[in-house]
Amino acid sequence: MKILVFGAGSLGSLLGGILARVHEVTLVGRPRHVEAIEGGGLRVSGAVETTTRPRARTDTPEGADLAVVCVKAFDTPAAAGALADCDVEVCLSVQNGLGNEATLADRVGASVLAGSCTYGAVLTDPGRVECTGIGRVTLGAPGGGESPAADRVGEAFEAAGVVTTVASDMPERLWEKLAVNTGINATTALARLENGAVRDGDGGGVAAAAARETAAVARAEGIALSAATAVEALDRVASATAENTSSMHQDVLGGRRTEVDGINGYVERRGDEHGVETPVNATLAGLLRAWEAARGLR
Ligand code: KPL
Repeated sequence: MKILVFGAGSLGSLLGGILARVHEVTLVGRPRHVEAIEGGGLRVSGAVETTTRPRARTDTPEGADLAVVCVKAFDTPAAAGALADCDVEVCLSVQNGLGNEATLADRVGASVLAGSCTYGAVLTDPGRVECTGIGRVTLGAPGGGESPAADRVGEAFEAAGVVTTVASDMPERLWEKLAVNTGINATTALARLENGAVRDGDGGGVAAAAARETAAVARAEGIALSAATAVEALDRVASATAENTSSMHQDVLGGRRTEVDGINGYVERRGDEHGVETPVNATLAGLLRAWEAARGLR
């Protein structure tokens, strides 16, 4: 399959490197990373060990069978604009936050699929990515139900060795993942701790409260997500990724803008619309926005 990975950050590079074992992959990323990949290939180390030679470029190619979008949530409108002129059959969002698929579907002339990923990835150097934990890619139709396009993409991912589930209940799964991210990402980014810190203690209390609020907003949206299920998912992911640095914590350490608007800020906004109170998410979002504003990142 001809696969375009749009957004060769840590996760995009990890998925692109693994997919390039059996597919014709092109990564779109930043100049230094692109140069390194063109020069010496893409080295994946850690829980997955492989070196592949995907193509790499800084601009969007003319077409592909599948575009895998891995950019940060705040860059989704720009990705949709770039992919609007690209001849793509299927477009899969593997991003944090909700609403990315709708933004892509507005501009990209392709079947859009929703995805989520629990692999851990850290970009260590240009041309090098470390897999800090084998997880799973879950993908399917954004509105739920069966999807032949999702089946095809699932088979292509599995063929390359990416652990993949094709799901017919993506709306529920995306809200559950959002609950996990509202709890782990903001708490670990603000406390500068690894994911395991939210399994118990004060970190666990803050994270569980954020996840419970997210579940309340999900229910207001008609999604059957109980507070208990949200907190169980949070505990499961925090335990499975205990040693990992969450993506938001990595962003804060790197002095980069975070995905707060698409995660805790999203829950805060949707909660306001439904009259559901979200004080913990609002506080976490406010602190992260203040940090970003003080550094001129927003
Ligand atoms: O999705 C993640 C992230 O870091 O963005 C989790 C699941 C929290 C893993 O670190």
